[in-house]
Amino acid sequence: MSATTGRSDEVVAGAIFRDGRLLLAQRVGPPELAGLWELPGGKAEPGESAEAALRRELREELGVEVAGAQRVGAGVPLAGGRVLRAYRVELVSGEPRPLEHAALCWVDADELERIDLVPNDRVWLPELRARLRD
Ligand code: DCP
Repeated sequence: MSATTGRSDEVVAGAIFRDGRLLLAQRVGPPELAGLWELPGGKAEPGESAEAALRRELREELGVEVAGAQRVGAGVPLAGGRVLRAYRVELVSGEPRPLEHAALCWVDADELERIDLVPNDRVWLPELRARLRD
C-alpha cells in the first residue's frame, strides 16, 4: 500500500489485440516463470497512472507506443501487497519486438487455450477468450 496515495501498488499488464489475435510475451525469469507466456507489463512507479505505466513499460519491453487502458477481468493480489491488473491497450505505432522477453507471439482463441501462461494471467482467460471470439 502506498503511504502517499493509500492505493495498492499496481503491476500493470497490457492486452494488445490485432486481427483477431492477442500478443503474448515469453518471460526470461525468474526461474519459476521462465518460458511461460504473459501479458507484457510491470510495476507502476509511485504516483504513476496505470495508463502511463503501460505506455512506459510497453515502450521499454516491446518498443511500441500504446494508448488507452481499459480494465480486463479481475485484479490479482501479489505477494508484497501489490495488485496485478490487466488493461486493454491500443497499438499506436511500432511493431512489437521482444526487447526484454525471450519471444513474442500472436495467439488466436484456440492457441490461447493451449499456451502455457504464467499462473496469475490465467484468471483473465475467460475475458481474453471472449474478446478473441467476438
Ligand atoms: N506478473 C504477472 N503477470 C504479468 C506481469 C507481471 O504475474 N502479466 C508478475 C510477475 C512479477 C510481478 O508481476 O511477480 C512484477 O512483474 P515484472 O517482474 O515483469 O515487473 P518489472 O519488470 O517492473 O519488475 P522489475 O522492476 O523487478 O524488473
